[in-house]
Amino acid sequence: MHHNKRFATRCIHAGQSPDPTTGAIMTPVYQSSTYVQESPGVIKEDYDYARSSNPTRKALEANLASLEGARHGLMFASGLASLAACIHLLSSGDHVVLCDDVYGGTFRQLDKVFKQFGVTYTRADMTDLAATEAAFTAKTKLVWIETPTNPLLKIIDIAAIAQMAKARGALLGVDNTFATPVLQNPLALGADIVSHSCTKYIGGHSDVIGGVLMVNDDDLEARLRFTQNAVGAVPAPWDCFLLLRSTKTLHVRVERHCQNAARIADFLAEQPQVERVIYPGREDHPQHAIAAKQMSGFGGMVTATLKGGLPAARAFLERVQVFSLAESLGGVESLIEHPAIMTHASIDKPLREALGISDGLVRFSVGIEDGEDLIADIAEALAAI
Ligand code: P1T
Repeated sequence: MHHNKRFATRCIHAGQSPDPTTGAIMTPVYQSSTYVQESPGVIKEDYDYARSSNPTRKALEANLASLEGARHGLMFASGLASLAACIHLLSSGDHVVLCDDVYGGTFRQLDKVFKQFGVTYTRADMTDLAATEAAFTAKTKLVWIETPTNPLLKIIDIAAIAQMAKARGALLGVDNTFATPVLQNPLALGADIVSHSCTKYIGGHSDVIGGVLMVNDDDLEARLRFTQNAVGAVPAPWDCFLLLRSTKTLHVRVERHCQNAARIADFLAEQPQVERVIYPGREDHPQHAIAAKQMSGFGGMVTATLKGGLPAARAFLERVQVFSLAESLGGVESLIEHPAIMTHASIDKPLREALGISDGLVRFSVGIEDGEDLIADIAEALAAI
């Protein structure tokens, strides 16, 4: 329903119609593990068992697919479960090209879990197209990217990588978590799969863990749907309800995240304690032009390197009060973290340092509080260094 409407309308209405039994405007939480059959195999729609299908989950899948401009959406229990479902498309001996700067848990899944099953990977700096091309092998079946990347906010040219993957017969998966469906729609740029950690902006209130995959191709949908059921990493109906509630405000929240983040990035750039600010919306960002081309806004994440390494970062992170020191991102409340010790600790130090995840690096997930309060908080904490 409402798939032909504009984005804000789809946030609120897509995938949802009044409950057929009562007319309830909100899709109910169908907290039921199974469905009664009239006769063996005679079921209503596709409802036989709730790992396979659940009406609350189905409404959410349709809602998210609509926001991403996709034909199909598939919910998973976490962002990492979504990734695993994509890797399950591969067989032993297959190869993945992975962008070099990704969430630590994404790297860990390929490096520690799927490597054991014979799926290999090569990391590449995908802001360098020649280096990316060189990472392909005859066995490459999947290219996996984040853009903006976590935590260095590099911007990867989705259309260019999509062309490259297609020419090599590989699928392109884009983790669109940082951009959200509000700011960037990778399927329209040639990607085959879009993935989100719904734990972040889609949920937006730091109270749910979830993941989603979105695809256009019917055959790909069927293979992922098989894995969703056969491997079984599905979300609970209550979590689907909360996410369905969250997407109603996604467009409004993301707009404010972007406004606050842009202000904070500009403020940080002027502070003497700050060595470098990374924000895709700033003209000094190395891939600003690509960001401007493929995104309609620059997001709520800001990364900065403080002068003085770990002692400076620690002093700063211990002092902030409106920002909370915590892993994760994308909630209405501002969070701040230290990638080297927290979210990216599963990457060995030499590799982290080579990437630029130094001990002075801090990552801001800018919330939707009053921007003045956020800037005052940062200014006070910087003064403690
Ligand atoms: O936590 P989970 O829902 O499983 O999502 C994993 C994940 C996937 N992709 C990206 C880009 C992510 O940032 C994450 C999770 N990231 C954090 C917890 C973090 O603080 O960076």
